[in-house]
Amino acid sequence: MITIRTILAALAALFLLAAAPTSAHDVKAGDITVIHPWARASSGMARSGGVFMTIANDGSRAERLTAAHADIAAKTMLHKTVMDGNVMKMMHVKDGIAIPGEDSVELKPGSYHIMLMGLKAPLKEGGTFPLTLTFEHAGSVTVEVKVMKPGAKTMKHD
Ligand SMILES: [Cu+2]
Repeated sequence: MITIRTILAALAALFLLAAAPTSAHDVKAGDITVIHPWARASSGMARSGGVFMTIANDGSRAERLTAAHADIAAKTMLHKTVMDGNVMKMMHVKDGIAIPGEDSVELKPGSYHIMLMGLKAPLKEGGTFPLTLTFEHAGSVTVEVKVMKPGAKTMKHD
């Protein structure tokens, strides 16, 4: 029997779904949630680009992003931007990116990022492309990366 109470409960559930901070753009794998993966549109002849996102670990066990792969690039690497005196440098992160238990790590311009090298096609604003992330415990998960405008500093989410 459908009562006012069940209708209200259904409406409340719908409202909670709509209000939840995650979106179709976020992907879960085990204790890991990948939030808003985004990249900058590539300009001109640029053959490389960075991918950014927040990786949250709901588990108590420390996780590690060990590898990434995108078909649109010849090579996909884990990088960190560091300052060497006054010079900004990108370093290859050989032992992966640690995500402590019950914590999150933001991959962002000027810090950790996933580097796409040898782009096979330009990254066009408004487009998306698949990126596969491999974690030490959670295994592999594929996310859809959203391409933002060139020079975007954060992902403005709609
Ligand atoms: Cu880089």
